[in-house]
Amino acid sequence: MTKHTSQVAILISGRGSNMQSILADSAQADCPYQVCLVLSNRADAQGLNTAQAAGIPTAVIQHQDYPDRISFDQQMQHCIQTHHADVVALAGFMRILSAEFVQAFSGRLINIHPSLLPEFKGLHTHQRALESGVKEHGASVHFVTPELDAGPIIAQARVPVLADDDVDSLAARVLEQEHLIYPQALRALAQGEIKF
Ligand code: NHR
Ligand code: GAR
Repeated sequence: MTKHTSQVAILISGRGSNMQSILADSAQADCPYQVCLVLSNRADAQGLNTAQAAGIPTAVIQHQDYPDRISFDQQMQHCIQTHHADVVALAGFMRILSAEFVQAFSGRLINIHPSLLPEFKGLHTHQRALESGVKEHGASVHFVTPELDAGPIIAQARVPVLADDDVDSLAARVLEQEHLIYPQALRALAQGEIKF
């Protein structure tokens, strides 16, 4: 019997380095998922160029073209469903999603957040970690629930905070780990090893 390969839609807003690590993993012969769509809310997201160069279907849905969050989210949902995605992975996606959108993909919608959740929910996590004086920082992959950065954690990676760190050096150390744990988490989800 042939096993169904999970179809993953990646949502981005910018650089797309996490997207790229997922694309690289998906090209491995043993990978249990494929990327069926890269969707950005910004037309100038660098990650769109990377995805196009890799031959992945891309779409742009700009939030400012819609009167409210609900109609923007509905358009994204329609696009994702048209591409037959089983899983939706937020990778540096910067728009808060409505409860309706989250519900539509419940248990199949995940995010990577640059902190050791439940520490430092929301934005500017590296700056806040430095200011608070924590000795360890990191990244978390979690299921997305309507409450921001509060869903069940799937995977975490820790890094030390060093005495001479600034936001850029700390972010780079965390990002290296993000690129490892996000593909691992997607494999586990695609293989049915983890459930919401
Ligand atoms: N949506 C829900 N419902 N739940 C989550 O856990 C979500 C989510 C949407 C995005 C990613 C997240 C992060 O990892 C994420 C998790 C954007 C903001 C934000 O404040 C906060 C958290 C995250 C992403 N966005 C502003 C907004 O008004 C816009 C900021 C901007 O455009 O630069 O949507 O940290
Ligand atoms: C990553 O560090 C990701 O964890 C973070 O933004 C960066 C995106 O980089 N996500 C958030 O802050 C979500 N609010 P990338 O576009 O190169 O993957």
